[in-house]
Amino acid sequence: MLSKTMIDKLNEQINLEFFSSNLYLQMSAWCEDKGFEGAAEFLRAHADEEMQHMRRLFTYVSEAGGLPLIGQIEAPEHRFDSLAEIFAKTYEHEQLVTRSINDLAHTAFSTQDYSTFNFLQWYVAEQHEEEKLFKSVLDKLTLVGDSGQGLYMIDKELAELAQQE
Ligand code: OFO
Repeated sequence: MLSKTMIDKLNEQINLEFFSSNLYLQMSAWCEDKGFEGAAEFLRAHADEEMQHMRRLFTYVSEAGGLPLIGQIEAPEHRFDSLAEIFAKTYEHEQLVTRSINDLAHTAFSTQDYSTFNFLQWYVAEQHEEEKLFKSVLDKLTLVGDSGQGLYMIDKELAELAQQE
C-alpha cells in the first residue's frame, strides 16, 4: 500500500510528465513553423514518449491502490529564438526531471517503500538516456552555430532519430 506522501509525490510526477509532453509538442510547432521539419518530428515523437512516462506512473499508482490525479498543468512557453535555444531548454528540463525522479527514489527508499523504489529504477535509467540524447543534440547545435548548412544537416539527423524513438 502506498503512503499518502508517496501518492502525492507520484501524482506530482504524473503532472510533470504531462507538462514535458506539452512542452515538447509546443516546441515542435515552433520548429515546424521555421522549416525545421526533422526537429519537429523528433519533438513530436518525444512528446508521445512523455505521455508514455505519464501513463506508466498513472497505472502504477492505480494498481498500487492509490488514486492517480491529473492536476492543473501549466501552459508551456511558445516563443523561442533559435533551435539551439529549444534544445538548451529541453536539456535543462530533462535535468529538472532527473532531480525530481531522484527525489522520488529517495523518498521511496528512505520510507522503505521498496516496491516503488524498484518501479522507479526504470525512470532512473530512462533519465540517463534522455539527458545523454538531448545533450548530444545540443552539443551539435552549439558546434554549427548559425550555419544554415549545419542546421540543415542536424535537422535531417533529427528526422532519422525520430524514427528510432
Ligand atoms: Fe523526458 O523524461 Fe519524462 O519527463
